[in-house]
Amino acid sequence: MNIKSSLSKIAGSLLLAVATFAAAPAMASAPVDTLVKATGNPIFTHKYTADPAALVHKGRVYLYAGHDQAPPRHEGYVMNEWLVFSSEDLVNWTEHPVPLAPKDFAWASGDAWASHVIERNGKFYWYSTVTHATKPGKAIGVAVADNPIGPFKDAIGSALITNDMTTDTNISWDDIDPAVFLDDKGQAYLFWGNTILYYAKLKANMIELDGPVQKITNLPHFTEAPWIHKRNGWYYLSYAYQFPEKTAYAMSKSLDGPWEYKGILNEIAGNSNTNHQSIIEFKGKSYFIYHNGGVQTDGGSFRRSVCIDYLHYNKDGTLKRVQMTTEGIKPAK
Ligand code: FUB
Repeated sequence: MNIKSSLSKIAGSLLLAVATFAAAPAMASAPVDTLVKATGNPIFTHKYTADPAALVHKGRVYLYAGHDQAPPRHEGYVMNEWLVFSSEDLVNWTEHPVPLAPKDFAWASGDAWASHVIERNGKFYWYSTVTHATKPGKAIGVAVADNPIGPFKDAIGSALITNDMTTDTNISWDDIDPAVFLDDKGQAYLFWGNTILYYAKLKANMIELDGPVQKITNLPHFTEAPWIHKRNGWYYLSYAYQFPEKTAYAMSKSLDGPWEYKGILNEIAGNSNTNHQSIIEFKGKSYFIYHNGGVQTDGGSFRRSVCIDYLHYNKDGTLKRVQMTTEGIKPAK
C-alpha cells in the first residue's frame, strides 16, 4: 500500500461516525460509511427506513430499504432514494452512501418504493419499484452493480415491467414490490403485484422475462409485498394481507405452485398501515425483518422504521407467528 492510499484509508476511517441522534428525516444521506448501532426495535432511528429487503452475502447481511422522507404530519409517501446498510451481526450496522435513486432510471419520474436485490454470478441485480415518466402508473426497473453496495446503474435503459403489461385491474399501482428468487436449477422467478399477485420467469441475464406473466389467485387478501424464501425443501411465499396490512404466508414444493395458504404470520405492525417483510437465515438463525411506524414522535405510515425479530419454525415446517418486540435481537454469532 503506498502513502497516498494509506492516508486516504486513515481519512476514511476517521470519517466513520457513530450515529446516535434521534430521527431526522430531512437529514442528508450518508456521504461516507457511517456506523449505526441498533439498540432494539426499530433498528435505525436516525432516519426513517421502509420496505426492507435483506441479502446474505459472504458472512454479511446487506439491508436495502426505501428512505421515508415525508416531513412530520405529511400524509403520503416522499421517497427519493434507497439506502443500504450492512452488518456482520445484525446489530452493528454500517450505512453506506446512497446506492440508487429513481433518477438513476432515466425513464422514471420518482418514488423509491419497495425493491429487492439478489446476486447472480458475481453481479448484483436490484429490482425497483418506481413511477414511470411516460407510461401511466408504477413500473419495475432493474439496476446492476458488481458489488452489493453499488453504485448501481440501470441495467436495461427501460422498464422491465410496466402497467400496460398487466391489465387485470384498473389500478395504476399493481406493478410494484418485486421479489426475485433463484432456484437450485438456476431458474430465476420474479414475483410482484398489488391486489393481484403476478409472477414470471426471468432469463439467465436477469433483465428479460422468459415466458408469460402468470397469476397466483388462491391467496386470500393478497395486498402486496411478496417475498419468497426456501427451507428444507419448502418454498414459502409471504405477503402483505388486507389493509391495514398483516403478513400472511403460503407454502409449496414448487415455485410454480400450487401454493397452500397457511395463515397469518405477523399482526399489524405498530402505527403503520403497511407492512413489508424480508426473511433470511443468517449464522444459524432465522430472522423476520419488517417495518413499523414506531419511532417517537413522528413515526407513522409515511415515516416508517425497519425492525428485526426472530422467526421460528414448527416441526412440520409451518411458521410460528412472529413476536414483535421492542428489545429486538441479540448480535448474531
Ligand atoms: O413504500 C411504498 C409502498 O408501501 C411499498 O411499495 C409497499 O410494499 C408498501 O410498503
